[in-house]
Amino acid sequence: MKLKFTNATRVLAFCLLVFVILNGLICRRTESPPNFILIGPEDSLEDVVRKAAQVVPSPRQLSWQEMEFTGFLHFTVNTFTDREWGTGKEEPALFNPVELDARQWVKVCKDAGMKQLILTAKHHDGFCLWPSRYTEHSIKNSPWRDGKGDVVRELSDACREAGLKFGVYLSPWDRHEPTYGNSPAYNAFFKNQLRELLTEYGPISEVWFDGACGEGPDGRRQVYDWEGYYRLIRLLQPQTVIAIMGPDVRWVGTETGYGRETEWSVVPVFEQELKNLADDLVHHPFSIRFIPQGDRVEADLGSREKLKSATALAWYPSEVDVSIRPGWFYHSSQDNQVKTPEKLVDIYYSSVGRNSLLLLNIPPDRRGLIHENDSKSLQGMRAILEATFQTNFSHLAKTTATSEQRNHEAVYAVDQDKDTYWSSEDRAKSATLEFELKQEQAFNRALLQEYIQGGQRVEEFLLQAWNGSNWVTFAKGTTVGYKRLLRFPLVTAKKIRLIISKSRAAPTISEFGLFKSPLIVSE
Ligand code: FUL
Repeated sequence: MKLKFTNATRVLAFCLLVFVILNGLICRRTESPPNFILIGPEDSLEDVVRKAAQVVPSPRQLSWQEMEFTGFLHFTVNTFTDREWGTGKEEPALFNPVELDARQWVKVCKDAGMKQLILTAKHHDGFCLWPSRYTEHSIKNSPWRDGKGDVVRELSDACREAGLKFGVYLSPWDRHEPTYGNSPAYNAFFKNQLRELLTEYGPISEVWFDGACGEGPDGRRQVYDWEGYYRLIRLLQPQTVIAIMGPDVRWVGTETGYGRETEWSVVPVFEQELKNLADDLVHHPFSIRFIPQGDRVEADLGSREKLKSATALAWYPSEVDVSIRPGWFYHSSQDNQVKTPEKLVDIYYSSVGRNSLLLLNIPPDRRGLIHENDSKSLQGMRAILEATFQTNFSHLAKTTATSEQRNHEAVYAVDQDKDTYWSSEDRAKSATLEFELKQEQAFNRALLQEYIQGGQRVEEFLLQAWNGSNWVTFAKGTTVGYKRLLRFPLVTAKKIRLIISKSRAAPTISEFGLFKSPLIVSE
């Protein structure tokens, strides 16, 4: 039988075709690129390296990374018992910070340059800094504000008022809660606490899970329902970053404040960390299927050699947590052991300057205030950093590159806008950027940033200065990532070049800077 098409059916068919094409295009455009990629047995090393360069941060990971410097506040009954880990048997009556002023915490931390504060809403002792409905072990049974106070409320309000983000540390290990060790019952209790925090205090930008899993009563062992915790957080606040024992952000691996010289944000993920990935991939965000198993503490996490053995690769950036004092909690005996401004600056270069985020702990004291010594050190740190980074000598320098792409010309590396970037031509695996300053300058610090929305690519680079007859190397490094800061003795030059000698894909630079620190010693 011959089919007959009327004009009306032709128009209808045409409209349908246009709809299908447009729909396909729109869907493709709105799909965000993945923050993970699977590796198959057929992938060669070259394929794996190419894939690694295609992994990019999720939107929540990107805005987390852009904060750069954030604060941790360890505060609970330990502050009053002079301990680091409470037993869970402390009387709530101990907690009475009569001068507590969350606005003072926020002011001190904001003036230091922090963009977010994370509070220990519950540490291992189980005492809650908010009046949880699910336990009596909380501030509601303390004398503070006649049992009507709520530290989580006061701090989250103060953060919002000052434009800082607010996050919570909620210890899964709970030495007070009687259900701990009875896995299903405790998991339900823990989810109830998470639900309270995620529904009653406005946006929670980060949930910080420590992996500690101590023994429950009678030696019972608690099995945490990580997947259930992640699901609940994603359901209630999809923008929240789940850190450490979480799929969005990893612990750098030490509490010293010093990150790795070579820090890859793209790291291998192993089979046992992926729950039914293959059959569930389409329906569940990757981050729920990725359940990290333990800390990543090795020196080398993401080199080519390491990528080879992966089941998948994930964008899993590093967070450096360190305390301004020897302890995480306040102890008056440590009032004279507060890190100096110079030490804090050294930590800043070794964390923010090494492709990590700095989470600096400032423990409030028994009054409920940040101690004067801590705030003085923070002010000193801020002053040094401001004096260093106020003038970028390479801003709008005459810049040329061995190759560049349309709309990503070399000048975008020196425009002081990290959302624009220089990119070499597509196939390049090395490139050189040359900067000619307006006049000869003395500098001792350099800044490099990659456009990580396009992946982390640079593996090795050199910085050289023209001394009138030769190019002289004054600094070199491996990874760049979101931010790399370099310190070196004073260099005086007008012409400088950045040689990217090894890259996983066409290198990009979103910002390049040259600065002069007032500190002559290599702080
Ligand atoms: C650890 C805890 O045991 C410490 O007390 C502190 O809270 C630190 C940040 O995490 O795992």
